[in-house]
Amino acid sequence: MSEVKIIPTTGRNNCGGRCRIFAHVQDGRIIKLTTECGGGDEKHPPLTACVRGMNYDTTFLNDRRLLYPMKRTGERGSGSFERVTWDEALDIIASEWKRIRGTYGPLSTYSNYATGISAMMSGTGLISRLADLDGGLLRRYNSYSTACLTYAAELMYGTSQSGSTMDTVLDSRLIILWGHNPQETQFDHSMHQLRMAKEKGIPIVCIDPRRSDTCRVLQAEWIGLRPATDAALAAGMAYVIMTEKLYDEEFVTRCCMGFTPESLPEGIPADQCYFAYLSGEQDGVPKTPRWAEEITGVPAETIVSLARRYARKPAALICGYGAQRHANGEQGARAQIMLACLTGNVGIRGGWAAGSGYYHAHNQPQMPEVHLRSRVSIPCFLWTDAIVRGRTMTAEKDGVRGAQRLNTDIKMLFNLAGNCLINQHSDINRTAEILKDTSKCEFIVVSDLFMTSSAMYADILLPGISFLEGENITMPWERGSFLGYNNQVVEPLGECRFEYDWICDLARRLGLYEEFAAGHATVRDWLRDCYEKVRPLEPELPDFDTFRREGGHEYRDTPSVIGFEAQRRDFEHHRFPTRSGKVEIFSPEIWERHNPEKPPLPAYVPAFEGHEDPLRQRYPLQLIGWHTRRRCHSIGDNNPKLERVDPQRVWMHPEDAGARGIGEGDMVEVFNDRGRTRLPAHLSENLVRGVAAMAQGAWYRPDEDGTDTNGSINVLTTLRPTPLAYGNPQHSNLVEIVKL
Ligand SMILES: Nc1nc2c(c(=O)[nH]1)N[C@H]1C(S)=C(S)[C@@H](COP(=O)(O)OP(=O)(O)OC[C@H]3O[C@@H](n4cnc5c(=O)[nH]c(N)nc54)[C@H](O)[C@@H]3O)O[C@H]1N2
Ligand SMILES: Nc1nc2c(c(=O)[nH]1)N[C@H]1C(S)=C(S)[C@@H](COP(=O)(O)OP(=O)(O)OC[C@H]3O[C@@H](n4cnc5c(=O)[nH]c(N)nc54)[C@H](O)[C@@H]3O)O[C@H]1N2
Ligand SMILES: [Mo]
Repeated sequence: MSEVKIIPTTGRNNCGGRCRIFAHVQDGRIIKLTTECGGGDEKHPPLTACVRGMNYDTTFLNDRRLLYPMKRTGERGSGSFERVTWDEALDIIASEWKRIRGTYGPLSTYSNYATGISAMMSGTGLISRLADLDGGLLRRYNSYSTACLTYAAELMYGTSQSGSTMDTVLDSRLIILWGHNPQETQFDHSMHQLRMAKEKGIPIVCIDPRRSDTCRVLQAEWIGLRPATDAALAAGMAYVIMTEKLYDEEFVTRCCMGFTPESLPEGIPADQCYFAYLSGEQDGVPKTPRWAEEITGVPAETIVSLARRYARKPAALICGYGAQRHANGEQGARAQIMLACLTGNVGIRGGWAAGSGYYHAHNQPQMPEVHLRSRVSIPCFLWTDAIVRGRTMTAEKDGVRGAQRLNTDIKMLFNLAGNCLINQHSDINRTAEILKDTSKCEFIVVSDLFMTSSAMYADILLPGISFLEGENITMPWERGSFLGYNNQVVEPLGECRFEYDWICDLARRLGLYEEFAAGHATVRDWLRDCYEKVRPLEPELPDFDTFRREGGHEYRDTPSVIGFEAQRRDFEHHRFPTRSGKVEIFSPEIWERHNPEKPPLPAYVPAFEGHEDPLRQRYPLQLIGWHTRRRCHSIGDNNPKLERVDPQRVWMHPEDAGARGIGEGDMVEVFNDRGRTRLPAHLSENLVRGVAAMAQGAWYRPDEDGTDTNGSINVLTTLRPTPLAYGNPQHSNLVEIVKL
């Protein structure tokens, strides 16, 4: 036996924590994985891998892997394929590329949202680069992660960069985690600072329909509310803060537009300000804590107490993304920002501006942009619409950008390292029906590691390599202070290839190779080149070979940053990047649309498929999803070792279960008009009554009748987008549950 080599590397799935992995390799095989443990300070959490990271070898290197290219033989979606050579597969792709783009134009090509490779070089980025060199493709904006939150931050602050560094929460007097569960979702290892805050005695509150792992681990106060009622809870709090004059008058009147009548733009009636909304002057309904209790289910006394505590500065209201992945997600997200502004917790140490909370501590290497001939894009959630009715989609109705309307439907689709073709998109049954029709989207290319439900819908299915089989550069998510190098640990399995390699071969067939590769012979050449471009901006970074050998770099010198500090300190010289220069609590842009579903204020609007939807008579339970520690989206669902960590179950409140004769562990069916799924029930008081919860990401596994048998939540979710951001409302689902 040869000696054991230890190779440092980092994962590259999209789970909010790129962690340090040390692969112990002997004779070309991994014998164990270890990680970075201990250490760190308030600015630098150790990049410790969680249970998924420690199981990367069994998740990725196993006998379930796709090993060679395949071509569809049966009906699309049937899963019948035959083996072909790489040359045959690429010849077919090249000829379809020419035919479809020749017939329908470049905007008939689309590269689907896919986060399986969240690193500098990804298949989805690279195929877009190739299409851009050949006249373009239909682009996308938004994400499945933060469509509504980003929308709200950009609308109100003029930027999504509303974040501060996590060390600042150690100066807070109260931390509110609103729809935020970093114990499971990581968010750049921010539990590190939250644990320090807890040890310091800073009170922490979790606002969530579920008592999450985060709430439990931090022994935080749980405020359980009905899903999608966040804007009502915020209004109830704001009412207390307004009437008790606890608000920050200076900030509210000088830096914000629309709390008070005086701060409204010219020509807008006085009763359109947020205070008039709260007092009831606008619609006759004062937004008292009692009013909020009716809607949210949170006792009025709790709302009053939380409002008073939050107004005592500095307090940090930190948003996860759970509260905004809802049918009225924009309103909840806007209302959170409203609260931060009302209390003047923006731009001060220990406060937090709410919103998307993005803050990039350091420059990140990236592939150079191709000169774009076309910038037409759609919201990423609307790709199924763009297949069915692309030519009817407009800027006004569907959020098309870069053109008034689309001139073609999507006809060719690349889905590279993603499972949003089926599993992670909404309404699986309807989506499958759309994809089965080969006269609509004529050609689909998928690359993946496994025969996922998305892979089943490929015309050409290509075997990718996992991060253990290739190289890349990985970056932190939002606020992390490091850059990772994804070193190769083992040889690629079977005939598996990195997307870059076969896209080069495709480029050769299209006569575009020279431009595509731009003088780079290998992946590592690209990584080195792009890394070197960042080094002058980041003096701390070592030379490329050291960076690679070390498996990345953890910055020592990280500034402590407070979002919007300059605006707060010196508003005269530092305006917010909005049109008015102020925080736009009232949005003139939305006002002009005169649509009651789209209010100009962060007002509460009942969600479709929410508590107040009449559909609740038939489907009385509000089903939400969450991101479980056991998977990264759908990744890891097929690893039996991880299944034990958090078996797929639907959480129910004991009273809701009792009323249906359901006991712990009973098999149940969860259904609505869109689909059905079977899984065991889990009874828990850690859930608000009238709510059910099922972790998102379980693999869709239908039986012969089309009923899912694996608790895959997207058979129940809707394709209807949220009204303003055109985001995915995947946590807003009305369902019924019966015992089997
Ligand atoms: N383990 C793991 N970590 C991940 C991922 C993963 O798949 N697995 N995915 C990563 C990615 S890409 C993303 S975008 C993030 C997702 O991060 P988030 O979107 O923040 O995660 P969720 O679990 O969907 O939601 C967070 C919490 O919001 C709660 N919630 C649901 N509905 C409501 C509501 O109406 N109001 C309130 N106040 N709370 C609500 C949920 O119960 C949950 O506890 O996680 C990242 N991290
Ligand atoms: N109902 C519901 N649906 C949701 C969400 C929700 O909260 N609720 N969350 C949404 C969010 S926030 C997101 S970001 C999306 C995520 O949507 P996706 O990005 O589609 O999610 P994944 O399941 O991570 O898909 C990654 C795929 O890439 C493959 N893969 C992994 N590593 C590699 C690799 O190195 N090479 C190749 N070629 N393939 C690889 C995996 O096998 C997997 O099939 O899901 C969204 N869907
Ligand atoms: Mo996401």
